[in-house]
Amino acid sequence: PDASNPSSNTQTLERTQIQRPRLYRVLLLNDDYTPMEFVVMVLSRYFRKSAHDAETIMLAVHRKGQGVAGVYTREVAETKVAQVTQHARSEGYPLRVVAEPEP
Ligand code: NFA
Repeated sequence: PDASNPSSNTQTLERTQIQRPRLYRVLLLNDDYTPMEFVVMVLSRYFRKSAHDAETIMLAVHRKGQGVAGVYTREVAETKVAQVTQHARSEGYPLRVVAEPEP
C-alpha cells in the first residue's frame, strides 16, 4: 500500500483484512433408527453442546426432520461430517450428517 495515499492505503487494508471465509452449516438429518441418546452424545462430543442444548437440538431434528449442529469453516465442517458419519456407522446407525454453505 502507498502510505502517502490515504484512500489507496485504506482500500488495500479493507480487501486484505476483511475477507472472511465462507461458513458451512453442519446438519443432522432425522431417521427412524439412530437412538436419541447417540445423537445427544454426538452433539456433546463433536459439537461441544451442553447437555440441555444437545437435548433441545436432537428433539428439533427428531420432530422437524433436520437441524443445525454447528457452523464452521469448510474444512472443519467436512471433518466433523466425516468423523460423526464414521462413528455412527461403527455403531451400525444410519445417522446422516451433511455440510452446506451458508447463503
Ligand atoms: N428419530 C430417532 C429416534 O426416534 C432419533 C433421532 C433424532 C435420529 C435426531 C436422528 C436424528 N430414535
